[in-house]
Amino acid sequence: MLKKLLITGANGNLGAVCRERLAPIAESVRLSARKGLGEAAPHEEIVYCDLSDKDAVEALVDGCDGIVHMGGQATEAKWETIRSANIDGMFNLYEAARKSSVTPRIVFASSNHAIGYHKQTDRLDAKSPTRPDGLYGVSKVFGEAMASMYHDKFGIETACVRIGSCFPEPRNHRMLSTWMSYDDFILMIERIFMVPKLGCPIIYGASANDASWWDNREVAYIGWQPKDNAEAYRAKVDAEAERPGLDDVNAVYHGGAFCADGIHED
Ligand code: 15L
Repeated sequence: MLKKLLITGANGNLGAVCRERLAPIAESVRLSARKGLGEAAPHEEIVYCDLSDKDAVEALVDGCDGIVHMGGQATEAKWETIRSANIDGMFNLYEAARKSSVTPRIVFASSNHAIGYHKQTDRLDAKSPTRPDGLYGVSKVFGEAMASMYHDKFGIETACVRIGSCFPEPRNHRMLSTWMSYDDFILMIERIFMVPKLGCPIIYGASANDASWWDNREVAYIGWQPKDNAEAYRAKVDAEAERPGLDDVNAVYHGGAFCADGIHED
């Protein structure tokens, strides 16, 4: 069991799922975000923090033996926004981990947008080259590189999870391949903290979807066996979502609509 688990971005979609469901794996939980965390439960501590504030991040991380790093910018945005949250923020997090009184194990919420420009006809594994589909995707590739360097140089272990589409249900045809259920997401995090030696693996964050494009064989040692399958929702998706045309980015690239987004300017 962890002594103190830090969940960054705890007010976000998945951060809130972590807040609700990861309490059993730690004696206490420190939650951070820039705002909106409500009241702390008895096992919780709330620390408001901007990830671009180096000193604040050092104080935030100190003493935590586990970190689920969900914080940062979670979609395409202006470079300035991405840079402060996902570039400076990652550097600050890893420097804080290096200096901390306890070396933490980290789960980094990377994204499928680190490989988003691969074609849906291609199957990927942990060794496939990155192919970001925007500045957000570039920042996730940077985060993975940061994790890798701090592992090689300082032994800090990180699971870089290229999260697909983690929602209660798949919402469109692309998500029949990229969907990860909340149950599978939580099971994965539990295994990441349980496995005796983690290293610094790349994990594709998706359920056991029949239509998957991603192969997690390299991380079988973690012992994560996702239980859900987006196929169970195919009939519902067919009925409710418009099927993209053959040339539509949502039917061509792993990253879907992110590939059609331009550079965000003022
Ligand atoms: C992401 O990285 C986003 O944070 C999330 O909102 C989804 O859009 C997801 O990717 C996806 O590709 O479905």
